[in-house]
Amino acid sequence: MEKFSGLDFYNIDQHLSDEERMVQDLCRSWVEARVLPIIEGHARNGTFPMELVKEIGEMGLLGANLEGYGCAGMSNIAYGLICQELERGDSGIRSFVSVQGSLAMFPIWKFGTEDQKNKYLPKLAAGEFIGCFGLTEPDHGSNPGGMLTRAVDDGDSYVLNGAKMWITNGSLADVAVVWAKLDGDIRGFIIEKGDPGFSAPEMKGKHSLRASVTSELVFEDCRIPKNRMLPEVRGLRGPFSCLNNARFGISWGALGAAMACYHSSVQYALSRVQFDKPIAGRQLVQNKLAWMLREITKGQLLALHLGQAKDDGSITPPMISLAKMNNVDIALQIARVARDIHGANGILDEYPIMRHMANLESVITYEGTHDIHNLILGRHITGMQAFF
Ligand code: TGC
Ligand code: FAD
Repeated sequence: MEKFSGLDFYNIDQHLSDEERMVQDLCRSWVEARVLPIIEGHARNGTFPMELVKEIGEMGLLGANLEGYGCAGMSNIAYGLICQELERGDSGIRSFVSVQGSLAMFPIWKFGTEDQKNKYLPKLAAGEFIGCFGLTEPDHGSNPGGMLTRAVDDGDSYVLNGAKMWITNGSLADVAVVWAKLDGDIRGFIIEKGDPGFSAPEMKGKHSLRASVTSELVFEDCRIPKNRMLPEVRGLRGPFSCLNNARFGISWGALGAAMACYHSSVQYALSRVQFDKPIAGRQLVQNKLAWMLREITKGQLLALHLGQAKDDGSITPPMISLAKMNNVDIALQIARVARDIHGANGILDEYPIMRHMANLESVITYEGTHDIHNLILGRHITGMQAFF
């Protein structure tokens, strides 16, 4: 297949800074050289490519939009572009970077003590430590406010009991940012690998995000020192502030998966001959390709404007919901249409289509399901919440 050289029908590049263009090019070539040759094998075997972690750290992609403590301090648009390029490789690689930067590093950076920041952030930024984020529980997914995990004050320690589920990077993580109720208030705690009473068994049997590790986090009288609580936040505002960042990254990332499916579809349609003519010359096929380009371009404009709003501070959570919901939804639809254009070949792992399609089935559910984002928008429009 012809090498991917970017998709920029509306010349969005002209709005990027030199640094943003540079990081996009860097990630694009890195994905081409380091991710694409190995990712199908990892997806087939259900393994995460650990060998890439240090390189990702060295490129400054972990906590890229955070300042200080070894982080690269890039713009939010640069962070979005990183997510887009990585997810063109695989949603699992983007997930790794989202979770590490937006969900493990961000809460420590925003709500942690100086000691906590100095201890964890430089190592997380360098890829020497892996982080995860434990919010979801077996019986509390869309409604994390109902969580059952509890922390109890016990002398110079907190003791945690409960379980988290569906945690990206869980079994790999050196550091887990975990949300639990202390005296009825949701608080953030930093759990380290090896803490007594803590285990992180990997979840198996996934048909989606196979090149990403997903785990349970189990706390059985897990005792941690008191200086591991994040002091500066209480309530759901804590985890939701982290989700704002991760959802922002996903709204860019999903476009990368969509671009991979579009690129493969154009190449395939040009080379596949039926009834003595490339299928690319048929109106019905062109209609599908034109629709893909249209939706990707609209998604890019949404993502770019959202990035500008995040950089100038005017972004709001409902704006993020609209972009996450729209861009993941169109990416999933594009993957399905791409599968159709590839005919039977579309189901083979010689093409990236089914891998992206299966991955996007997780992406449309995690970080708030499609309908939860609909309801967030509904509440914004009407002032009436329809969750319960
Ligand atoms: P609600 O009453 O709306 O809010 C409770 C408190 O939180 C504040 N808040 C926010 N703060 C910052 N950013 C936001 N986006 C916020 N949204 C709400 C709010 O102001 C309030 O603060 P306060 O001080 O007044 O108490 O809470 P609710 O319980 O009614 O929530 C409603 C709902 C459904 C929107 C929320 O629960 C929700 O978003 N559910 C979806 C759960 C979710 O997204 N889970 C994601 C888990 S992590 C994950 O999936 C990682 S996958 C990573 C990967 O591999 O890439
Ligand atoms: P449910 O909440 O049970 O939803 C099931 C269905 O009911 C959905 O269609 C939903 O839209 C609908 N629904 C729910 N409530 C309402 C309502 N009020 N009105 C109308 N419809 C409703 N979580 C973490 O904390 N950390 C992670 O790192 C993480 N990584 C993940 C990785 C993967 C691969 C996956 C699949 C999930 C991950 N998650 C993680 C969990 C993810 O955030 C949850 O799966 C998600 O929030 C949805 O929760 P649920 O699966 O329990 O679905």
